[in-house]
Amino acid sequence: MPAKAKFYLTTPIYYTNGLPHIGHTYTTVVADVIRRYKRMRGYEVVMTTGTDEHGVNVERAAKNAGIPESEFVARMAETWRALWDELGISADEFIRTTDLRHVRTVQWLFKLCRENGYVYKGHYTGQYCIYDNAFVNDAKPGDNCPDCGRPTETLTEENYFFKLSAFQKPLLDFYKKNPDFLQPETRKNEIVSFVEGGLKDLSITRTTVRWGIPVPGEEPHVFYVWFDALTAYLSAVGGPDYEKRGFWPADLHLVGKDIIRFHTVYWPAFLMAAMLPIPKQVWAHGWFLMDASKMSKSKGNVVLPRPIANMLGMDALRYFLLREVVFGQDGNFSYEALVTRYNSDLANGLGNLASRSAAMIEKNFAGKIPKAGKLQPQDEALARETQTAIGDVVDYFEKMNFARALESLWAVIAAADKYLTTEKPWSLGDSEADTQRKATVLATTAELLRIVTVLAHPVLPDSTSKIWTLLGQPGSVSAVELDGLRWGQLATGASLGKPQTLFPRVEKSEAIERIESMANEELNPAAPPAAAPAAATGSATGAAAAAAPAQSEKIGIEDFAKVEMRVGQIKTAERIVGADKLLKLTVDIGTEIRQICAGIAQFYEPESLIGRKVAVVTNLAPRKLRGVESNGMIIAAAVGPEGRPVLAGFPEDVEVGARLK
Ligand code: ME8
Repeated sequence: MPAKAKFYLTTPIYYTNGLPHIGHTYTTVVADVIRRYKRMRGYEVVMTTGTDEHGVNVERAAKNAGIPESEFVARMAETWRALWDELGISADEFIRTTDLRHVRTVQWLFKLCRENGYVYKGHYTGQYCIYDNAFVNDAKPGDNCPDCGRPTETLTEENYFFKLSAFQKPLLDFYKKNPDFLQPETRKNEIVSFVEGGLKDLSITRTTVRWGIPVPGEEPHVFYVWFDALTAYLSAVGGPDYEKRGFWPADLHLVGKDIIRFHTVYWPAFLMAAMLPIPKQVWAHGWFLMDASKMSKSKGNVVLPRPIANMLGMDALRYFLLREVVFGQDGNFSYEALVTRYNSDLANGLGNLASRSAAMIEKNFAGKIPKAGKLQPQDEALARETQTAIGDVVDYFEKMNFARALESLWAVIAAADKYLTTEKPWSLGDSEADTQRKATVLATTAELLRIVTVLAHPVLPDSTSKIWTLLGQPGSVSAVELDGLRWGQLATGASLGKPQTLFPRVEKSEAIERIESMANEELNPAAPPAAAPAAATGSATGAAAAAAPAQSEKIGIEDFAKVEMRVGQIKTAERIVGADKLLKLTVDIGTEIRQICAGIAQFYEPESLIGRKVAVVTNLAPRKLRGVESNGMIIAAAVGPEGRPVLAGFPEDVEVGARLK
């Protein structure tokens, strides 16, 4: 057998000073989809993800956590790895920048660049953004970082420099010779103009940072984060021995648009300097935004993957991420849109087609896939449409146009629904002609479903495996070769597998509340347990009883002092459309008017609350409830077995803003 062609793709290696959110999940899911797709096209695939563990931010985070850096990053790397496992994303390599194999590769790459004359020692003074781990070109003292908007710091230090300036022409020539290197096309101009504008040499070591890979014999120099981080792609597939494994150069680096320059300017230049092969393609996708801004914990607008996967299944999240936004562009994330798509495309679309087809085969053909009889033009038309979709979908996958690939597939599902509605197999009788016709219609539908299942597998690995079993098809769906997929290969006579629950319909507002409630618990692990409904609905009303720690878990006064509670006065109160339990309040807390959502709508009329004085936790991180920002929490007692919220109040008149002690 000829050796399989190899395909190597990577996600960015993620910073360990934060936790994975939907943005990181997006890149990693896309990588997982491509990995599965390429395997079905016969490639031997390696996909790498990992963690970027050095730098000042980690030093600080570890200090705050009161543990050594090595322990801090080990815990964080485990968190990231465990999340990908839990979400069914199976990277072949998980590279950590603290791995010995990586340390050796970085030192080796530096040695090659130095031997080839592209490294020299110098001094650098500049404005440095410690959040992005980068000097900010052309910034003056006092300037904020243009990327993240936070203050820069002035830094002078002895550095090793990389002669990036020597690579202006080689890079421009490289882009010209390799027009597909940077995708999508729309991003190319910005990079070409950046390089045409002239390249400054780049400092690639630090003496001010302790937590990094040492430059051998040159301590206290440690490597600059990007020289360190980018090299991880090579470390993961053999480092200095990359030729043995045969996966370098990478076929595809998937990145977000925030880090294009590092991947398309610095990285190829480092590799050129070391005379190593350059990756074939960098694909930069857009951002998932929440309310038109980038997610961040301080803004309280991060979306977490786990609660969505728990509520709707990981396949639903994967489908949404790929279907909702054209790969490459920015898109808005909304729970509304997620659940709407889940119900329409998955529950009513694919799930319904699979279960009703199986039920009809069960009822009419004793659970065995029938053989089609004489075909009528409408059967042939559906077959042709499905056959055409095979080519289209593969073509769209190749172009990374996942949204169009899924759109084409779902058009086929819609055609099948229409076909069943017009052919009405359920209204046919038991005569021989009718039985023949039923067999043809159901075999045609089953064949269509088989093909859709195969093509959707990279995106919906779990549910398509279930449908494959349901259809009683041999082997596993992941082993089907896409290049050999044709209409007419259905294994007829096969017995259906057990009925499977695929995508149970959900009630939209309830599903969103449950997702948000789980997300709030994950973001604020110290929040009250979910015993009282007020807290369980994810509302910002803390039921005081539920918040009480267990008898044995006493806290010190210093812990209590961390919670800032003040007297607030409710100014306005209104219901939130689609959220039965929540009220949106504005509350005067003395120093400002806050918007707070409270899970009390079933027990308090909005008008009755105006002017009422309440106890408010004022230093909780803001969060979103049903898409509405909630900045604080109103204290209530949880009364009775169902935990009815009763607002805490003050029998004497108290000043608005007074602190509760
Ligand atoms: O930049 N929408 O790590 P990082 C879409 N360690 N994608 C998003 C996103 C969003 N809102 N937020 C993050 C680093 N991403 C470096 C990389 S690589 C050698 C070193 C994704 O943890 C997107 O892929 O900040 C982005 O490029 C990446 O996460 C940044 O991850």
